[in-house]
Amino acid sequence: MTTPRLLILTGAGISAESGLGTFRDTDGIWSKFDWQKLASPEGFAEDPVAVHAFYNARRAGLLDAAPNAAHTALALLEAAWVRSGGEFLLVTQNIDDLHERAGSERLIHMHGELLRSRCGACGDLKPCRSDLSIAMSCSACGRDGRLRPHVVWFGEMPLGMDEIFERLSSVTHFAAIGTSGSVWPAAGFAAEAARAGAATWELSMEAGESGHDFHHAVYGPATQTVPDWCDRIIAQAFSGR
Ligand code: BV8
Repeated sequence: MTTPRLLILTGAGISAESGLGTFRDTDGIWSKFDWQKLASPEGFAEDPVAVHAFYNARRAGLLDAAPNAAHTALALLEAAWVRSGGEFLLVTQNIDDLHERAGSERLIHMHGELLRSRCGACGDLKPCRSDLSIAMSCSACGRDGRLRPHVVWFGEMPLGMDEIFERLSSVTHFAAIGTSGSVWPAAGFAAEAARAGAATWELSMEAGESGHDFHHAVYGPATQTVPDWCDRIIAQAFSGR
């Protein structure tokens, strides 16, 4: 009997009902801000003050946000799935900490974390819940002006890729929740899971751009669709055990 192995990929849509912006919806973040100037190493090199202001504002907004019913449902699903003897991994493209605050543990932030800083000189990572600026120095190496958000920008290597692709090679169930499937390599995960023989689900407001034809799709707000989907998927995966 194959061990049920579930990998879930989340995007900005799962945090939308917590009040955090999505990127490509109407009025999305990239409709107001230029990602090339604010979410790329070139943009940071050119104008670090503007980039720090962009992330400082999002960090402050995150501290006022709370996990929603979809985040909580995924944390409960993880506990039940593992308790039933299955393997579980949650990969998020989001840089917020709402999955952790909802109780998720088996979690990879493939695009980094807004509440951590990184030294561009020595790589030191520190918790960060207040503003970063070019006037600050690294407490590990002492270098000035090298602190940045611990966030993966366009053109930079996402985090945890080895583990993610290793897990995708043997996954039995895959779901993409609240993502437009427009950013690579995350957009390729569903097809990778299907190649491994997994059943794939898309839960969003509408079909994404990844080009993968998901086996199943549930459209609607995540706080309404995710809790019900979690109940159904665990009953299905462990029925007859
Ligand atoms: C890289 C962090 C080299 C910062 C972000 C092919 C292969 C590899 C790379 C590329 C490739 N083609 C192009 C590239 C380059 C590029 C890329 O993909 N460009 C795109 C735009 C074409 N990729 C990269 O640069 C990546 N790095 O390639 O390195 C490499 C790669 C692999 C192997 C070796 C080397 C790095 C990308 C990471 C960039 N950083 N963010 C920050 O957050 O500020 S990207 C940004 O987009 C966020 O991380 C975000 O999470 C992510 C994806 O967006 P979504 O989460 O999907 O959000 P979006 O708004 O698009 O969609 C929201 C969805 O939610 C919608 O579907 C909507 O319907 C739904 N929704 C809305 N409300 C709700 C809802 N659903 C449910 N309920 C609701 N209430």
